[in-house]
Amino acid sequence: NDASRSRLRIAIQKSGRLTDDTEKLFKNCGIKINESRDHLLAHVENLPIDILRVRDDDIPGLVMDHVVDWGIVGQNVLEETMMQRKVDGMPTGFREVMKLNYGDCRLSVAIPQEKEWHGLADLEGCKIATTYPFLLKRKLSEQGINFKPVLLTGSVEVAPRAGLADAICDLVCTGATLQANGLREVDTIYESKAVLIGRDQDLFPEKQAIADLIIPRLKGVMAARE
Ligand code: PRT
Ligand code: ZN
Repeated sequence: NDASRSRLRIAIQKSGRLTDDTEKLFKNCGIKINESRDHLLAHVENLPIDILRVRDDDIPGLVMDHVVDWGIVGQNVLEETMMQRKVDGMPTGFREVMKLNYGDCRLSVAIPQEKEWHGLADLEGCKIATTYPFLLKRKLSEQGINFKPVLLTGSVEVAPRAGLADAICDLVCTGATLQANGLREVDTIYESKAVLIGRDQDLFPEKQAIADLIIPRLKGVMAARE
C-alpha cells in the first residue's frame, strides 16, 4: 500500500534501557512522536515516519524480515539474534546505518566472589547461566572450552546462589548488580552499544529521501553531545 512505500518505518524498544535515549535523540532531530508508549504504531506528525514500539529482542528480526526499514537495538541482541537465525535457517541480512552513542554495556563472565580464578579455561565443563548462549559459545569455542549453557532470560545473576549454575555470563554496566549478588566480573567477552540498522535492500525513493534527511541530523545531534 501507499504508506509502506512512502513512510519510513522505524522499530524502537517500547520500554527499557534504550527507550529514553532513543526518544531524546529523535526529539532533538525534530522527529516528534506524540502518541503515548502504549501505542504499537506511532505516526510522526511532522515527517513521513512511523515508529513501531516493540521488545528489543524482536527488532533484528523485523529488519531482517523486511517488516520495518530501520531499527535501533543493542549490538549484543543483534549479534545473538543473527547467530540464532542462522541456525534456524532464517534471513540475517541487514545494513549498519550508524553506531549510536548510548546503550553502552559489556557482556561479561562472573563467578561467585569467593571462587578462585585463573582464566577462561576454569570454565571447562561448567554450567553457565546466560541469555546469550551464542555469543558465549563463540568466545569459548575459540579457546576450545566446553560448557553447559543454562538459558535464563531474566534473573541471571541469582543462578549461582540458587545452585543452578557455576558462573554467569550477563550484561554489565556499573557492576552494582553483580556486587549485590556476591559475584565478581572475571572476563569481558563482548562490548556493546546501541546501533541503528536498516534492511539489506534499497529503499523506495520516497523513503530514501527521508533517510537522507534524517541521517545528517542524527549525526549532528550525536556530535553535539560528544
Ligand atoms: O522488554 P525488552 O525485551 O524490550 O527489554 P529487556 O529487558 O530485554 O532489555 P533492557 O531494556 O534491559 O536492555 C536493552 C539493551 O540495553 C540491552 O540489550 C543492552 O544493549 C543495553 N544495556 C545497557 C543494558 C545495560 N546497559 C544493563 N546494565 N542491558 C541490561 N543491563 C542490565 C544488566 O544485565 C544488569 O542486570 O542491567 C542490570 C544493571 O546493570 P549494572 O551493572 O549497572 O548493575
Ligand atoms: Zn529483551
